[in-house]
Amino acid sequence: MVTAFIGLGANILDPQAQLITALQALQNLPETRLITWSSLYSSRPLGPQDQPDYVNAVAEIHTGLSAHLLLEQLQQQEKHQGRQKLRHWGERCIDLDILLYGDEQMRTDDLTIPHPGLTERDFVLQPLLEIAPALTLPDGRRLQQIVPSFDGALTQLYRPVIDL
Ligand code: A4P
Ligand code: MG
Repeated sequence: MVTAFIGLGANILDPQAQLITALQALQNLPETRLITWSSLYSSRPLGPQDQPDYVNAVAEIHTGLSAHLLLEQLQQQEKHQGRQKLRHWGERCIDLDILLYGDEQMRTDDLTIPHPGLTERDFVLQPLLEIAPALTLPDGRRLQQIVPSFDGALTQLYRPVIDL
């Protein structure tokens, strides 16, 4: 089993409910267990400003899936929740990104791990720090030492109840 961290984001069609649905779905992926999850955070949009604020969270899973199979499962779940491709960095009802997959570092056509936004975005770093404050990145940097370049005025909302 590999420890992986998933970033969740949504800003349309009841974003809080979308994130809770997706967290529940992580627990139901094949060969996968949901270990823990952060609070939901409200955040100003990165990218086009003419879109609603986002709700973001991070989850820790243990999985027997390869990184590519995990990506495939996450994309299926996005589709299942009605995700449509609108515009780059634009509004979405669910976005599921692989932030970290063990200590793996990879760059292929469809998968970059660690996720390039991880160290740049406070809406990823803060929830990650909430659930894994002692985390060290594959390049040896400690999460606590990283200062994000994008500060989306985060507000911590609440930690949802998920049935395991
Ligand atoms: N892909 C590559 N690496 C990964 C990975 N580690 N995890 C590829 C997941 N996917 C990965 O994704 C496009 C492609 O990225 C996938 O087909 C996959 O093969 P997408 O989600 O369809 O992308 P997109 O919207 O066109 O672009 P991008 O760059 O993925 O968007 P982001 O970076 O996810 O940003 N503001 C706030 N406050 N909170 C947010 O959550 N999110 C976005 C979207 C913009 N602004 C935001 C937020
Ligand atoms: Mg994505």
